[in-house]
Amino acid sequence: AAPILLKDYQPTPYLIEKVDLDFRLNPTHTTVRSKLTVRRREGAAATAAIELDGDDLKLDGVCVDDIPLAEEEYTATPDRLMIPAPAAERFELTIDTSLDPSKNTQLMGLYVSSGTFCTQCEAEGFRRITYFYDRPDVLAPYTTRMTANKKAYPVLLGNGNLVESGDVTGTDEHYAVWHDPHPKPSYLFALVAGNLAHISTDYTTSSGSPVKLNIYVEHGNETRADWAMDSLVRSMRWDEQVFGREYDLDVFNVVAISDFNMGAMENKGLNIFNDKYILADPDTASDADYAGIESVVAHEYFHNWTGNRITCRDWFQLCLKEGLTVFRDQEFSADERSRPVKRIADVQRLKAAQFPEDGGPLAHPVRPEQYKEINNFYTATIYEKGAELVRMIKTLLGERGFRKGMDLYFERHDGEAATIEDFIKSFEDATGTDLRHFMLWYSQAGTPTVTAEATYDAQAQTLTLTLSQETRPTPNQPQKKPLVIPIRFGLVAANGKDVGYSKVEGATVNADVLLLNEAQQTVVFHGISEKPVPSLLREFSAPVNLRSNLSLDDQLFLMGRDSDPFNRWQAAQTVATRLLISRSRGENLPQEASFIDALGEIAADTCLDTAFRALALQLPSEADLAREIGENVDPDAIGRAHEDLRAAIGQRLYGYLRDLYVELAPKDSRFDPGASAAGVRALRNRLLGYLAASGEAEGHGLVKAHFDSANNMTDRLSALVLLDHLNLPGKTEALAAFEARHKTDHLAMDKWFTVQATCPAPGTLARVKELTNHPAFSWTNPNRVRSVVGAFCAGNQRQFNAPDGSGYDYLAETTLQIDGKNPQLAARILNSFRSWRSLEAGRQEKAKAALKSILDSGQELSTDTKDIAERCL
Ligand code: B3K
Ligand code: ZN
Repeated sequence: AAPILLKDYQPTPYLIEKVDLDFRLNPTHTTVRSKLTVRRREGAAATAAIELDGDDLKLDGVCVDDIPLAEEEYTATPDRLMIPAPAAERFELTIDTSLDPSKNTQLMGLYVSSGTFCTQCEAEGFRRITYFYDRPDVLAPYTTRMTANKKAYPVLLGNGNLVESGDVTGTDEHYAVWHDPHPKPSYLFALVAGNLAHISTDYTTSSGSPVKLNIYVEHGNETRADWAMDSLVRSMRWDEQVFGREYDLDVFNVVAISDFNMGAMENKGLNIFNDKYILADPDTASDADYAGIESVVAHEYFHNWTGNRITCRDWFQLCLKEGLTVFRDQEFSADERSRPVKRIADVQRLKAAQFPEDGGPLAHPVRPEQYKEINNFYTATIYEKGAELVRMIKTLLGERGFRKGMDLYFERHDGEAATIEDFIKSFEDATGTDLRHFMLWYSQAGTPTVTAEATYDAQAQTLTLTLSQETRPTPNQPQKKPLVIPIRFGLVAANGKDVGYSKVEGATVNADVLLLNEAQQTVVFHGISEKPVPSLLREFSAPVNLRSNLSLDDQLFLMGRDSDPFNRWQAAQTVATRLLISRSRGENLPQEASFIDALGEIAADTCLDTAFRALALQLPSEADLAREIGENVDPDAIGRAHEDLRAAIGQRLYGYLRDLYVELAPKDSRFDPGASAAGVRALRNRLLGYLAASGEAEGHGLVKAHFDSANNMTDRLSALVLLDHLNLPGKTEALAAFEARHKTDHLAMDKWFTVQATCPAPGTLARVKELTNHPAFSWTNPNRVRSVVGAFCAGNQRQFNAPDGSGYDYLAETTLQIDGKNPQLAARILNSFRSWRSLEAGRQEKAKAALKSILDSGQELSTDTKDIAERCL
């Protein structure tokens, strides 16, 4: 199939002024009547056809102004409804379709999950419900009427406000009518019908409007929604305070669903969530889950303004809502928790998920120019790199300039479907800044490498920074241009303070931000009386790879003394990376001991946030190292180096870390999900990891004791990972105890699956296959598949990349098996092949063969899976 191109964008010849939907809900036979008020767009030809999208639809009838059309007056296929020349300029189009939601395994459109009707329409699911202009630039107010059996589906929810409800006399049915006055595109449509419990809170917006907040869950799960509600209230307040944005309906409903392809969906006034991002209690949710719930609840809520009130003109502009909304949720969590800790976590995620994408065959610009399957573009590049671009705009314009630009964007484009150009123009006009060069970040794919060389001249009292940038070719983009890169920096003196300078030549510097905007620049700082160590890219001010000529001793200095906590963490990572890569090549660097001692100092430094200490003590992951090495990668050598360094740290610091571990033990047994209590748990669990890795019998005993005495999921899970992955005494017993405790809770069992699927020891693939026969596993539930197959392929470097290719073959077979039922899920797990070209030759050959076997299987492939397989090859 030919790709869809950004440059081909055309508005529709007709507008839809009003949408009236009437659903008669039945699991196997649902009927939908859609009444559209259609008007020809000004300037469109009177002869223009109206051509609506469908997907797998069954048409039962079509009327214009209540008169049925004769067969020759339209053409209909499951994918399209076309009326060649509607006679009037404005008319009412009525379309009847019927569906079988129980057979909808793709989880797009209207489907049933654990007996509850729900919908997922983004990106192109609405066309699986009725024929429509299923594209984001066609906006209309919607009214939705639902009728269903009252006993089975007592709760009926739609977008907007409830306007009417009641029993259908003489039947066992009831109905509800919801009206959403805010014009929206079809991808934001939703309905839910089911037998659900809920919790409620009353909220008053800053200007005094009352809003009812409800979270719907399965009966019995009510108390597990409290944290999500708490997060929602805090998000609503934050958006008023930080962005001046208020909520705009009488009610805000959130529903947790157990079968869901992604995290959650921001449907207007009716957010639908994967229950993983709603349900939490200390026994089943880890601190990471609590933080994840807080950020996803906030993210979906923030979409109300960035995505819903202002939506995207077309799907090429996806980052307009996603990158911006990720930026907003990151800022929210940074304000609610520790800013540096949040920044480190976000950068870890960017580097783990986006950098490999940008450096491999699936690389694409933050605003792509073509796609075959839009579902494959809900990527880390659109989301996470998209958020980095917004962050850079803020860095370039400053806090006030950024807010002025955002205000102008909301003022200008409220109620519209906008583009990246509209967004950027708002910042330019609000602040008088020229952002033309910056726009290149949206169209040029790939991660730039910035190289920095510092030389100090004591005589001249100058520090010279020679900076250069380079971006490697990516698919369809052989030539790259220099970008504008904001580099936040400081020149750190021996006492840890930043030194001042009298003047600077060779680059624009605003406060502590230097602009690199050419391929090469030589920047000279004058009036510097002692040799400083440059701390570059503080707060990770641009999504680049930084290479510098700083020595390991300089990095160790920054690790201990930099005033920017992000760069202290980064320096520790840089040192650890060098040590680990050397070890993977069989050599030990002499700085290892100083590094380990520096880790020990950070571990005990009570001036630092505990969560920060936990992060600083974390070694770069095996995947991080593979990315740093970049070519001819041998995951086994990396895995061994990692194990060895962890053991060396555990041995050198054993007594010290053990005392600290004991000292940090909780004083009382009450569980507090807040950031500071979570920080203590994170640090303690990190220390336990080193005690376990030390090989000391006492350390091993502590792990089992930690597991047995845990009163929360974070501690229980951390210990279980160590027991299983290091094959420690008590492992089998602990796995069985965890299973017995949590066997009826799917979300907790997902963790049990993932622990085992990510075990680096040989034999894990056989275990993965066994786990898929476990009673708690299901091939049709995306969370289950991701927790076993996804975890193995994306989270088990050594065994997925087993040199015999067995991991690759397993992924190929599994993809084919899932593809027939749920293409989005299949294509998503297939992404684990994206870095195959950086492996050593033997593994490359095996991975390539497995990828080919998908295309050559003879099975009819979805556009999703075919697109990923073809692009990977
Ligand atoms: N906007 C949705 C993602 C929809 C994905 C469709 N394949 C969730 C989010 O980003 O908030
Ligand atoms: Zn989003």
